[in-house]
Amino acid sequence: MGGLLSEEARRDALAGLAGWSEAADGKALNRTFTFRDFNEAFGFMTRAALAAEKSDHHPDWRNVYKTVEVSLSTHDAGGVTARDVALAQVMNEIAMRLG
Ligand code: HBI
Repeated sequence: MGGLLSEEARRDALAGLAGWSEAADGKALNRTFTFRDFNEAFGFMTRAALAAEKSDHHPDWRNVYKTVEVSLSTHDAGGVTARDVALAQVMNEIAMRLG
């Protein structure tokens, strides 16, 4: 898949990604998901991990009890690419289904 997204392309992508914002340096997409409890948060992570592995594109994330802080960037490219937008969308869909 292609290279780094322009500032404009990132803005357009974020307009369709509920809950996501961009890091101050524009090099990552961030969202904190909040679930009902730890079990649901970990269920989200399990499903997202399988999707990430299938597409060979992996999140940076941190779980604290019922929250999961996610930061998406394409390490090989040094910033945000279409692969991050795609994974953000998949994570939103997984969270929606659990909610
Ligand atoms: N995940 N977020 C992210 N960024 C990468 O660059 C990346 C990855 N998962 C796997 C991966 N790269 C590998 O394909 C390469 O490092 C070989």
